[in-house]
Amino acid sequence: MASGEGLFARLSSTRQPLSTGLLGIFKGRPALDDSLYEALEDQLLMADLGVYTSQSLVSTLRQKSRQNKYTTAQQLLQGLRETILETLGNCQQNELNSRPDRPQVILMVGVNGVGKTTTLAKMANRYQDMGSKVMMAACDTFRAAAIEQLQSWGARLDIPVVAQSHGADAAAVAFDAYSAACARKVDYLLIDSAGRQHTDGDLMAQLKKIKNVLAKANPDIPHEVLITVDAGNGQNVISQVENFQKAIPLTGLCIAKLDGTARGGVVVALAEKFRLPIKFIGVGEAVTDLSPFNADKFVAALLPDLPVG
Ligand SMILES: Nc1nc2c(ncn2[C@@H]2O[C@H](COP(=O)(O)OP(=O)(O)O)[C@@H](O)[C@H]2O)c(=O)[nH]1
Ligand SMILES: [Mg+2]
Repeated sequence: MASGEGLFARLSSTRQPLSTGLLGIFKGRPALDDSLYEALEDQLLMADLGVYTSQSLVSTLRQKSRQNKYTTAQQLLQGLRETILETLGNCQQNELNSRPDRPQVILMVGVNGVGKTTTLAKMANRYQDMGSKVMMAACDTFRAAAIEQLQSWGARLDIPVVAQSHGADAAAVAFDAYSAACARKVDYLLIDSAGRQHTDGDLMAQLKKIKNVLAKANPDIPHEVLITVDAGNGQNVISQVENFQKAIPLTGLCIAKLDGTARGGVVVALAEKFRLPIKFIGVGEAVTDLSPFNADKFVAALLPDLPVG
């Protein structure tokens, strides 16, 4: 699923209500007046762009409209697309493989159930398909099922998984995996982690420990700490990112489950708030349902051409 058309289809649950809403407000109001901007802000809020981002987009749009003397809904819509694109463009980045040192070590974090393990397996598959040697590490040792889940992905994708038993020290598993990845000259070591411990404090302490133990082996690793969020969680993802960011510096975002949610606008809110690179988006459960984030394609899928004046 790398094509723009695929993304367009998968984003339909977010796009359709937004398109219908926008059509409705433009139909009833031929003039670009205050009430139209207010109605526009409401539509953005409903697509889960959040209060702050919706307000700031609409206020930028009002300025642009004054400067460029927009007179038609079509111009306003184009202005909205451009404004969103400016926000998202800051977060588009090349993929991870620009650095020369091997293995590249990527730690995946995030709350339980958001799609961490699936996203990690999709990434592993992607890098393997591109010709790289890949390994995964099962550091969600809190749940036995989590270890088995990663092992079963490994078996399906023919990718080695370093694991210990349920309850093992996650940092020790990460350290072992790094040693094995070095010995086997692996290109990418992808480390899964737990989304739940007995308390949130325990979880954050464990992530810090993983990072510290890895840094003892090599101060440059992990090269990336990515947080996966579930787009269906809407505005809650903002506080999730904030909480993890306090414990461990994040280098990028993966936004899973953009298919089947009306809340895809949260991508814009995340971009505006954190300005972190959005590395990947997940648009389905299959291993190929992963795309590098492309701001142009995303905006085209979110705000299509509409039959407005
Ligand atoms: N529809 C859809 N489901 C996803 C996506 N990513 C993950 N999932 C599903 O979300 C559920 C939880 O995923 P998992 O990777 O186990 O989450 P984790 O607890 O964060 O590791 C699984 O049923 C996945 O198949 C996605 O992009 N789209
Ligand atoms: Mg998991």
